[in-house]
Amino acid sequence: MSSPPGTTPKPLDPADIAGTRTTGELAGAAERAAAALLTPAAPVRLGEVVPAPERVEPDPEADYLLPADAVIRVSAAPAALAVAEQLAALLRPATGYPLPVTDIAGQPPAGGIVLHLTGDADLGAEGYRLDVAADGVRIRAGTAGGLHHGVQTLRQLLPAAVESTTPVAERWVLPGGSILDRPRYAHRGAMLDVARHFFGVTDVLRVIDHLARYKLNRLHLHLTDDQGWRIAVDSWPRLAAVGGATEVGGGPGGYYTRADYRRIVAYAAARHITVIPEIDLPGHTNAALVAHPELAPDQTAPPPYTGTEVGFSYVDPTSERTYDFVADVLGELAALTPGRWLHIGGDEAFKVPADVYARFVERVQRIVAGLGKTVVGWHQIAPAGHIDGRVLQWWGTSGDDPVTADAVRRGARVILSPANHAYLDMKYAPDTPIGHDWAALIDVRRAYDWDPATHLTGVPADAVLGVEAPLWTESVTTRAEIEFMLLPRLPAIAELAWSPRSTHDWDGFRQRLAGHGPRWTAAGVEYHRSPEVPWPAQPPIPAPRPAPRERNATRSAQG
Ligand code: TNX
Repeated sequence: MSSPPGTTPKPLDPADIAGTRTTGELAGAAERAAAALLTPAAPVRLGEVVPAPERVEPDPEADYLLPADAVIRVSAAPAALAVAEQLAALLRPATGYPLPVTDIAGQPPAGGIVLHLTGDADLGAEGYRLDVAADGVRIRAGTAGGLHHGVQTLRQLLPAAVESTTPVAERWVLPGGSILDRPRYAHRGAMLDVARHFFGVTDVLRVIDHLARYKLNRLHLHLTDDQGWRIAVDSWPRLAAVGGATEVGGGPGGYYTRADYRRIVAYAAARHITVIPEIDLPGHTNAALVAHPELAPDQTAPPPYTGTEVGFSYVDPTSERTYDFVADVLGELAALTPGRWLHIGGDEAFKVPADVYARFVERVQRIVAGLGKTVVGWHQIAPAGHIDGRVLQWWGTSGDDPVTADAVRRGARVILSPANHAYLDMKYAPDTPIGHDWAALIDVRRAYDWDPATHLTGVPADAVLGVEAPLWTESVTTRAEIEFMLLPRLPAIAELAWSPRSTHDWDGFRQRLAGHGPRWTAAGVEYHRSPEVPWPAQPPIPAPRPAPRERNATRSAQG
C-alpha cells in the first residue's frame, strides 16, 4: 500500500496496523509508512484556499511547475512592484530560487509569474483574478491591494513546505485553473490588546503577517487601559514614561515610541492593512491617572493597577483639563496614523452617570471629526448623538440590542465582534491552558458558524461594515500564546469576513483549514490542534505552557 507519487504521505495507517498480526507484517507496515514519508506531497487542489474564493474553476491539465529560473514580472507601478518583491521574498527561502522581479514591459509574455495591474473595475478595490496555466501564472487586479490578496492565494496553492525558512527539495507545483475572488466585507480585522500585556514591535509585525495571510485588512491596536499606556505622546510624556511601566501580573510593561508606531503602521500598510489605534476613554484609564492625577475626579493619583478587574477608573468628564488631554493625545495619534479611523473605546465606564457619559462621548466624537478622522467606539457609545460616519464595534453576546439598533437607525455603521463567537481570548475548551470563558468556550466551529449579515436583530445587512476578532491579553503573555489563541480561529473569522455566504460550509472549511497545520509548522508557528479539524499527521506540537499566576479576568457575560 505504498503511496503513489503525488499522494499525501500518511505515516501509519491505523487500519493497516489493526489488521497486522505478525512482526513481519508490522515491519512491512513500518516500511510502507517510511516510504510514504519520502513521496512528494500531493499538489494542493485549486479550491483549497482559506478564506474560500468567490469562484474556482480547476483545470487539471494546466498544472504549473515553477522552474528554478522563473522570473516575476510586474506592472511598473511602485505599489505593484512592492507586492512582487514581497512575493519573491516569500518564495525565495524555501525554493532557494533567485526569482528576479522585473518590469512587465521588458520581458517576453510567457512563463513565470505575472502580476498585472489592469483597469478592471469589476474586481473592486481588493479583488483579483488568478490564472494558472501550464506555461505560467498570472494575477490580475485593479489595485495593488488586489494583487496582494492574489499573492496570498498563490502562496497557499504551493506545497506547505513553501513556508519553510530554509531551502526544501520539493516540486513547486501550482494546480491549474482560474480563481475569481472579491471580499464580502470592507472591514476585516483583528484587535491586539497591547495594554494588559505589552508586546514589542516584532511581535506585532508577526501578527500582521498572520492577518495578511488570511486577507484581513484592519489591525486594531488597543493601546491604553488600566494596566498600561503604550504610546508615546510628546505633549504628555508622563503617559508613556510613567503609565507604560506596568502590566497585568507585575511585569515591566513598555510602550511604543513614535518611531515604533510608525514602523508598525508602515509594515501593515505594505501588506494593505490599516492600523486603527484605540485610546480607551473615559474608563479603562487608571494608567493615565497614575501619570496625571489632575485628570482624576478626586485629583489624586490612584495606585498603579496590575490586576484584571474592569470598570473602576475614569478621567473626569467635568474637567476642561480632560478635554485638553483628549485633544492633545488624539491630535498626535491622528498625525501619526494615515488610516481614516480613530477608536475612542467607551466601554465599561460604569462609574460615569449615563447623561454625563453621553455628553463626554459626543464631545470626543467632535474632537475626532475635527481631526479629519472617522470615529469608532465600542457599542456602549450607541446612546450618544450621531456624528457623520461613526462606527460602533459591537461585542455583545445576545444578538438583540435595541440601543445599538437605534443608533444604526440614526446613521451609525457596525463592526461585529460578538464576544461569544469572535473573542480570541476565550478558551477553546475547558482545558485550554490560557484564556477566559465569560462569553463562551469558542472552538473553531463556534468561531465559524454565525452570519454577520443576520446576527444582530434590527441591524440590516447593509449597516454591517464587517467583522473583527479581538484578542484581549489579560492571560496572554508571549508571542507563542498569541499564536495559539489566533490559530486556527483567525482564519475562521477571516472566512466569514471575506468569502461569499454561498461558500459557507463547516465541513468544507475544516478540510481546507487542515492543510494549514503543516504550513504553520513549516513556518515555526504555534497553533492549537483543535480536535474538530482533520490535521494531517505530523509531529505533535506542544501547547504553550502558561506561567503560574492568576489568569482569569472576573467578569460576567453581558450584552
Ligand atoms: C471585555 S470587550 C472588555 C475588555 C476585557 C475583555 C476580556 C470590551 C470592550 N471590554 O476590557 O479585556 O472583556 O474578555
